[in-house]
Amino acid sequence: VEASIPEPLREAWRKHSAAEFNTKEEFEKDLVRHIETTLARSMYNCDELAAYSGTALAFRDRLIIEWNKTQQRQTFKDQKRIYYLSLEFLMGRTLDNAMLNVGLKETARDGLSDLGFRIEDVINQEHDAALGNGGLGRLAACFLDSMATLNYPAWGYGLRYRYGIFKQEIVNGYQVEVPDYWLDNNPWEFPRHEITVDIQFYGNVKKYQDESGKIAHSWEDGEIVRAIAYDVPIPGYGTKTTNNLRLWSSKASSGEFDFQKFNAGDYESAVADQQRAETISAVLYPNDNLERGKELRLKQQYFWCAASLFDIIRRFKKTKRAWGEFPDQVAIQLNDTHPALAIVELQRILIDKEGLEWDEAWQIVTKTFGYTNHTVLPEALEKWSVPLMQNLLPRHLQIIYEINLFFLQSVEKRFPNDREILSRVSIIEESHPKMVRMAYLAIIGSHKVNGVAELHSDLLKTTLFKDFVKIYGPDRFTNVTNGITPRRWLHQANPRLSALIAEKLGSYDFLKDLTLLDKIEAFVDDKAFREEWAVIKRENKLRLAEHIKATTGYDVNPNALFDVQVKRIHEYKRQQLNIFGVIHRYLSIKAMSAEEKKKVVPRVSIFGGKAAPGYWMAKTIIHLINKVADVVNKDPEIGDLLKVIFIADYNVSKAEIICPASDLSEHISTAGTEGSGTSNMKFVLNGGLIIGTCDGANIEITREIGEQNIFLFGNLAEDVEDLRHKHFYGDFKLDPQLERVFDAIKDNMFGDKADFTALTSSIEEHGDYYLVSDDFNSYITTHEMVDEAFQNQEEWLAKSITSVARMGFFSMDRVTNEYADSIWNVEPLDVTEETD
Ligand code: GPQ
Repeated sequence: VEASIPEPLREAWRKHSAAEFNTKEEFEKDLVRHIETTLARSMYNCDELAAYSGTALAFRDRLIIEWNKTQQRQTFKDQKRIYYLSLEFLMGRTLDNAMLNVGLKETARDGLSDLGFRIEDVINQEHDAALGNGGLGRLAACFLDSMATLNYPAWGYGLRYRYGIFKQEIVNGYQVEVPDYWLDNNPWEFPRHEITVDIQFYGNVKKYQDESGKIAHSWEDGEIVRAIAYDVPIPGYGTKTTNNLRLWSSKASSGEFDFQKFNAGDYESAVADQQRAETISAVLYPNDNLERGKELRLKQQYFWCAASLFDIIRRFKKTKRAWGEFPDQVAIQLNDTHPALAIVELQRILIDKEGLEWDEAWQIVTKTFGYTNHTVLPEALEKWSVPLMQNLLPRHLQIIYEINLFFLQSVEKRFPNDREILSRVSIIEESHPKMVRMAYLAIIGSHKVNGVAELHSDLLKTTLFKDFVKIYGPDRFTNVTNGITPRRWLHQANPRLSALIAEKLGSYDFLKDLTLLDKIEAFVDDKAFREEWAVIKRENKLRLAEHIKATTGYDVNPNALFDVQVKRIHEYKRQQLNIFGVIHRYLSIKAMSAEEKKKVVPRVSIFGGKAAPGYWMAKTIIHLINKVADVVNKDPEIGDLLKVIFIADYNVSKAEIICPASDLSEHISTAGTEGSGTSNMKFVLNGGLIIGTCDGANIEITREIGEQNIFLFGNLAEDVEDLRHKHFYGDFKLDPQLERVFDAIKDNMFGDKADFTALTSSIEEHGDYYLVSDDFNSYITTHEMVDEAFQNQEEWLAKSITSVARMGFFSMDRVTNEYADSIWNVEPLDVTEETD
């Protein structure tokens, strides 16, 4: 049956086509209808959660209508589309963002108020969609916002995890992980039970001769798991474009493969099969910058790549174009190597299913893919064991060997006298067991490879991927420095600052062109403007102080310098350096006379972040922070001069409260280890200053805002290798100030010293890999400069305003346009033009 309604009958459809609310009256009508019918509640029985659900459903209706129109328009125009493949999408909350993007937040505020609710309370009912770990997942979410805002036809593809990143609780100073039941009560997804793909695993490969006598391969037997699509509408800001995020959920298939295995009447094993299938999309792996090579993770990767590619190809085939046009219609971006199997899967489909010749297929594949690398840390680079892959994906392993063979042959031809290079660049590492190097596969299968900040991209070219630069030339490698969406990270998180800027610039246009911020530099000496700027920062600090009081019970002084480090806990990000610095400060204050204490700038050191459940050292750092907080916060000699706070369960919605409230934030990774960092941008955009190392995007932030507006310290990336080498050969002397800190820990000042030996000994005895001791003196000296600068509030304010004015470069819109021009070759599409 043709799904499209014939023209003579369409009049009735057009007449009754769903209408969008635009006025307060219409919004209230939709809201009440949803509460009374969809939710089966009433005015006698409507709490804030029901008001949230009703509001979300009213806005969802609106998004769905625009989403439908956008998809129709994009299909009709048939331009090249972007497909962003990411195992993580750290979306956070949706309602506030949806209201702001469609421009109806004030309408909703008034409507909710008429019906007895405060919009902020309603917004706060929403659970974060936390399908990600940290920066990589949040970058994917910022991409979606920008691609829609800039009217690019783009889809995100990911997994619909039943459990997103765990919820963190702090019990007796230790991290405890609790499951995240985010799907209960989530109105933003739209199940598409009719859109399914059956995905094969295991089995074996049969060789046969096709009709023309050519040798062909078929992948047979094994098991089948069904992928079901769930769609999430992604509205752009100030545009009708509403793109789609498609998340796959796994379910047992009722296909023939399963029936063979089912014993008639064996209900128990049928249910067990069901559960095993559902396990694939059950949980997000909670590691950041670490890959552990677990079979279930590989299953997740293939399941998601295969379902997404099937979907993309299904769409392409509807246009009846020739295969050679595929790269003109489809750009697939690989968010790290997690989706690198998509390269192999596309090659497999083209040669095994569509009958293309190898070379023709491979041309199409490499023109289609782009690969973004996010780290140089060796423990984060994915490698899959060959036996594991042989078992799970036998045909894919064959194709990987074939790709590798052709690649190595071409390398050998070009470098006939260099035997070594072949083993260095081989996709297969000759270890026991052999391993598939996914980054190499991603480079070989893509036409562009990019890093995420200048230093990072340079390091890729000069170290990790050096051989590939030699082989392919420098043009395959490029840099696109990360950015953030100003809609969420300025307008939504800091509405008053956004309003103040809009008032001065005469419009909110800067939210679409962030470089317009430079116009506020003209007001840096405007007294009234400066005062308002300061008032807003203070209010944001008060809001955070309230959150701290409510969640930790501690009172913090809003006049103190708020010093924040929030991000995943990792040794390379060096939260240990920060907490050692705090202990140093504590000891120094305790040694002061009453007179000296009067000169101390009061501080609140605020930490937040999750540790991977299996990362012992990271958990030890959290424990130390909480123990130091216990001691310092209760010490009557200290009072308001120093407070230490650990905010539990750091996530996107908490970041929206924290970023606008910082005076200073810390981005203090060992030089050369942080790909880019993106919270550094969020803090500066909200008027906070930063202390940081010459690492990742800190370097470009410095270039943009000026070095007088940032506190840089520490060794440079180019010196790291030498220092590590020296330590390794025993040339190591613990910094004397750090020694004093360690002595305090060893005196059991923060509880049993044995709890922290792993931390101190990694520095004193095991080579100080992250150079905490080497950078300690520079770090505390720079913090003294921060104190001094903070005492001159007028100058501090000028730095804050100037920095914000110069942050235009870090808009995700700039990033998206750079990818569109230099990697994807796609154009925006106006979805408001008539379709027929
Ligand atoms: N990043 Cl490899 C993650 O958040 N998780 C990861 O597994 C890897 C990288 C981050 C990286 O550490 C940051 O420096 C970047 O700013 C971020 O990706 C986005 O590019």
